[in-house]
Amino acid sequence: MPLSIGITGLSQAGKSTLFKALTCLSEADVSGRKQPLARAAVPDQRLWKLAEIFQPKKTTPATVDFLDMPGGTSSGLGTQAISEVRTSTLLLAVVRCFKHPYLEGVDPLADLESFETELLLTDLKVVEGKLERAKKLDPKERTLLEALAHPLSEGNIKAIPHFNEEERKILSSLGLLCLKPRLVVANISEDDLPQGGQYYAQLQEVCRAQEVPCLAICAEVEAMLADLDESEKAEFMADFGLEESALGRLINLCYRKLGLQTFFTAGSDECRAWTTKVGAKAPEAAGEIHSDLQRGFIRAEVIDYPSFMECGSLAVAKEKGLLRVEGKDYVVQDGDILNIRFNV
Ligand SMILES: Nc1nc2c(ncn2[C@@H]2O[C@H](COP(=O)(O)OP(=O)(O)OP(=O)(O)O)[C@@H](O)[C@H]2O)c(=O)[nH]1
Ligand SMILES: [Mg+2]
Repeated sequence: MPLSIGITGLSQAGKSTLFKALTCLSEADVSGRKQPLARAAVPDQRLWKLAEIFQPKKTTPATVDFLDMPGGTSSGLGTQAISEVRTSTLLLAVVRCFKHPYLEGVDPLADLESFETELLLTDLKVVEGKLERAKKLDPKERTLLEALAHPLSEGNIKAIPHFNEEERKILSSLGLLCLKPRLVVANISEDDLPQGGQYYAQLQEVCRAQEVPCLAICAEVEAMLADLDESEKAEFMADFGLEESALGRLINLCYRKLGLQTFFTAGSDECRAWTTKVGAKAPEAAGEIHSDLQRGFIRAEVIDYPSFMECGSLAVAKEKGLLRVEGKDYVVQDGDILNIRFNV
C-alpha cells in the first residue's frame, strides 16, 4: 500500500502551497482537481546511480501520496474532507510562521494548539458516536474508546494513551487522527531561511517535549523551486542556503518516524526502489514487490549498495564473493539490492 501523508493545519497556514511544492503541481493542475491528492516520487540518488550502471528500460522510484486538506472554516478540518485524511498513514500539521497578508500576528504555538484541539474534537465526535450508538460494541473496543474519550474531551493530546499493536488494530477502522503519527511543519518566512528563525525555535521546543518531529520549510520558496529545471534549482537552493529539497527532508523524517527503509531491485528491464519496514525479513520485503514472491520465497541474492557501487557490476560482485545468498531469516538493510528467487 502506498504511504499516504495528509497535509493538515489551520486555514491559510500554507497547506496548498506546500502540497504544490511537494508534488510539483502547478496552480492549473491543482484547481481542476476534485481530490487534492497527488503522488510524489521519493528522491533517492542511489536509484539513479544504479540506473546509470544497468541502463534499464525503466527506472521506477518509490512513491508517496500527499493529500491536501482544504481549509475554509477557522480550521483546516472541514468535515467532508476528514474522511479522506482518515486513511492517511501520517499527518503533517502545517503551522504558519510567516506574516500573512491579511491575518493578524504570528503565533505558531497558539495555532498549533488550536489545530490540535480541533483535531481532537473531530475524533471525540467519532468516539462518542460509536459509544452511544453501538449497544453491541465489543467489550475490548469499548474499553479502548472509553480510555480515549476523556483526553479527547479535555483536548489534551499529550494524554492520549499509547496503544499497542493489537489495540490499534481494533480501532483501525475508525481512522482516528489522534492515533496517527504526526509531524509538524513550521512554514517559515523566506527571511528565516535557512536556520528557521525564532518561531521555528519555539515550535521545536514544544515538539521535542511531545516527541513529535518538527521541520522548517518555506513553502513559498519550495513551490517556486518546484517549477525550475534542475540546474536553476541547484543555483537557487544554494542562494537560500538549502541543501536538500523539502520533499527529501520531509520524506526522510517520515521514514524515520514510521520506521521505513528503502531497498532496490535492479536489472536491464527495470531499476526500482521499494519501501519496507526497518527490521523486515527478506520474504516480507519480497512481499512488497508481489505477494507471490513472499509466498513462494526460496532465497534472495543480496548486495549492499556501497559494495555494489565499488564493484560496478553484478558479475564483478559475484567474482569477489560479495553477492551473498540469504535465506528467509535475513533482515533486509537500507540500500540492499535484492534479487528474489521464488517458486509458486
Ligand atoms: N510569506 C509566505 N507566504 C506564504 C507561504 N506559504 C503560503 N503563503 C501564503 O499564504 C496564503 C495561504 O496559502 P495557502 O497555501 O493557500 O494556504 P492553505 O493552508 O492551503 O489555505 P486554506 O486551504 O484556505 O486553508 C497564500 O497567500 C500564500 O501565498 C510562505 O512560506 N511564506
Ligand atoms: Mg488550501
